Amino acid sequence: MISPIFSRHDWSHQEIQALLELPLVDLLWQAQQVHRIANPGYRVQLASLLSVKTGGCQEDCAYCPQSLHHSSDVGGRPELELEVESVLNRARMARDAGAHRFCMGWAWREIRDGAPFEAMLAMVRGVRALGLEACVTAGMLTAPQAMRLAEAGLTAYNHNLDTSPEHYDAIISTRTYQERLETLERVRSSGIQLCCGGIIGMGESGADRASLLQVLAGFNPHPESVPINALVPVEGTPLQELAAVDPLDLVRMVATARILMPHSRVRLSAGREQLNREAQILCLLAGADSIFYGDTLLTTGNPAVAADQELLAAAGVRLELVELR
Ligand code: SAM
Ligand code: DTB
Ligand code: SF4
Repeated sequence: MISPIFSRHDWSHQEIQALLELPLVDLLWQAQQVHRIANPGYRVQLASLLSVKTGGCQEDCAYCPQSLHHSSDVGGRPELELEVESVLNRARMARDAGAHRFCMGWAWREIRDGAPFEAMLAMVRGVRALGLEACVTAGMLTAPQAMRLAEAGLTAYNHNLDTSPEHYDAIISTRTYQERLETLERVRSSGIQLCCGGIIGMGESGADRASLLQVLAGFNPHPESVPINALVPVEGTPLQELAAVDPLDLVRMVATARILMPHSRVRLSAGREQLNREAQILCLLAGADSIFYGDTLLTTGNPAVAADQELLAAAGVRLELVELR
């Protein structure tokens, strides 16, 4: 069915900032209306995450515990880079626990050709064969690599803009905003869906949040998936001392993303452990229609599966279900 909600790509900074600053009840009312009209039969997608290659990353992203540049220690995990069967076992377990999408992360600056990339392709094929959506996040990639991932059946590639163009240099020094945009363009050209979002709570201003959303909403078509993360401050990273974001700021960010990108899946991502049950339900009401599901994200914690099942039941939401063939 064609939805009567029209997607715009020309939102002005002022319009977006005005949405972010609306009285909360009015913002939620607008977001709810857009969400329910654009997405009839509203269902929440559970996505499970697995870190296939953990730590030792050459990039210097101030928030990230996996950067070589920080003293944060994320080692000590068995390396799964070439372990296709182990990864697929984890995907099967995630599916059996109720996940609809399986996301795999590599702490790489960029994908390189060779055995680990061939294993990544086999993992993607295997995850798809289980009936799950497959998402990969592994840094920058070339056009031929994007084509090979598309041929393997990859549903989506995650590559975040993380913050506004203006605040970016305060957070990441080893890769430019333009390089991120170029990676996103290559993903899009290969026909793979875009998963692209950002993080709040990294010392950015309200204007920065509006600016990030403006870049995201400017994509035509909009990214199919928009993760909204709250910073998880990890000891040993330069952002370790930052105060936790106000949960209502996360609600505002989700609601505004929903209004700007009506048909995208807006994912309530990192930082849920800092939210109580009611704040998470407010995020769902604001238009979030996916959460990460499973006891860990990549290296940090996530609410326990049992707690999430209780949360989803309390909220009364319906879930996306895997069709078993
Ligand atoms: N290396 C790849 C890349 O950067 O594209 C993939 C992995 S990276 C960990 C994926 C995303 O996780 C980052 O872009 C960032 O948005 C998010 N992330 C990482 N550390 C985080 C933290 N401490 N709090 C919130 N989000 C975080
Ligand atoms: C995204 O935007 N959030 C997820 C997923 N994409 C890959 C990752 C969050 C990572 C949080 C920090 C960690 O667990 O290492
Ligand atoms: Fe590396 Fe990705 Fe972490 Fe940046 S966010 S340090 S690219 S793993």
